[in-house]
Amino acid sequence: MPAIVLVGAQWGDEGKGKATDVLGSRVEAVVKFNGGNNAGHTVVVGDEKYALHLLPSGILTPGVTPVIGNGVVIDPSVLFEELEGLTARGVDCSKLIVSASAHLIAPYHRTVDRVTERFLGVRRIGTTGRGIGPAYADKVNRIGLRVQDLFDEKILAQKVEGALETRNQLLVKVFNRRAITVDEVVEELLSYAERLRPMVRDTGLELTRMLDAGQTVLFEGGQATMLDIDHGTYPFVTSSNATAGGACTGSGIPPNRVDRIVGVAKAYITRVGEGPFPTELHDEVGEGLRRAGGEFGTTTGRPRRTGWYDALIARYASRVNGLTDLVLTKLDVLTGYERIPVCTAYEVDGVKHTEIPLTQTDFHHAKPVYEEFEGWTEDISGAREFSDLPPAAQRYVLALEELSGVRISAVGVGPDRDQIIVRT
Ligand code: 2SA
Ligand code: GDP
Ligand code: MG
Repeated sequence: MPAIVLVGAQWGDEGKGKATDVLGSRVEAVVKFNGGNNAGHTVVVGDEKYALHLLPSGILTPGVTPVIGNGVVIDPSVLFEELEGLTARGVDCSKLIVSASAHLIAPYHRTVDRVTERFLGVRRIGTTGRGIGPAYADKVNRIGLRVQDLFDEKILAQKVEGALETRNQLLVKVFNRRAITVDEVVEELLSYAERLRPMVRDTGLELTRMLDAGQTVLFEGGQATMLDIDHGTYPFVTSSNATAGGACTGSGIPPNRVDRIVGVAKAYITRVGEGPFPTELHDEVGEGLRRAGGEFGTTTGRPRRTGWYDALIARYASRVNGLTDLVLTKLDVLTGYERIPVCTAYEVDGVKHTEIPLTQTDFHHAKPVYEEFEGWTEDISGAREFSDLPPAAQRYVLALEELSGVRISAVGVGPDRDQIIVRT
């Protein structure tokens, strides 16, 4: 099974980090192909809990080569902070390789991200404030900085100067901030150059060689389908392609090398940040899900919005990504509910929809139509076989499989590495 792509099938935080970690023992490399340190992946190994942001979750598995692909935006200060933190905890990070073509998040990207959000007020996106959007905007505007620019001081200074021309106008004239100087940015970025140099590679070439040699490579998506810049709830999205296609453009391997595409979805659904969310629960039931699921941002600590499983989103994610498998996580969080509603259709201005509506306006007005399933009260955290689950929990999983249109090949019953049921 040489190339496996793993993506979020909802609005993020589905447990991709844990799923990657579980698959880690069977792969030679784990590639991050989109996003940056906006991501937050929590992996629990026994008594140890790791929160990964910029580094691929596979870094926790000894022997795996972690790869940061060209589609990622790298804040070098965060990269080294994360590497130092993991190294101090005994994690071997020496195999990490980084694409020469990945873009850099400069200090002014972070500033612009934060002041723009403040300026937008009620119209804000609810970003993580890590500079992700402004860095990708510069990439598309062709005024971005790339990892390879760190090794040519003259080019770096020229590029920073070009980027600051427009950024400073915005900061000074619109946001009433001080102008950022070329020298301060160049000096900070150059301070990382020599430490980064030994990791920098043509990662597309290295990955192709690994695949040619029959090795197994896992492409780990950050954020999720509904946060994808093209296929998500635009403009309430992140600024990269979090869907399976992004694994190719963001790493340099072609689509025909991909063998399996695994989606990860919670047995309910959450969202952090602004934007439409048809099954959102605004009452104490939603609060209960947040408490039971520990639904707080891994990066920012923000409370996540919670709601019931949305089968339209699952079907959409299955179609857009071409999912071959679904990993259903956090089934244990639903223990104790008498009835569990699942959204099987939307109603928009009196019209029934069984697919995601054509326009964002309709999506904003979508009211969920629910089908209810019987709950269970037994503790399922120790279940390791599908048959260990109470019959009602089995029926719930099988119903989601049917409604989502994709095989559920694993079920998460707790945060720990081994709290998973793999269905053969
Ligand atoms: P950005 O910062 O430009 O990518 O924000 C744009 C939108 O994307 C959402 N987003 C996320 N949603 C869920 N999880 C994310 N990672 C962290 C986590 C988030 C956190 O694992 O919990 O700690 O708050 C993530 N990253 C970006 C974001 O909320 C905006 O809606
Ligand atoms: P990611 O961004 O998709 O990697 O997900 P996060 O790490 O941000 O959030 C998922 C959270 O759920 C983490 O705290 C995980 O430890 C936890 N988790 C993952 N799978 C399960 C599961 O099956 N059950 C429970 N209770 N927690 C889980
Ligand atoms: Mg997360």
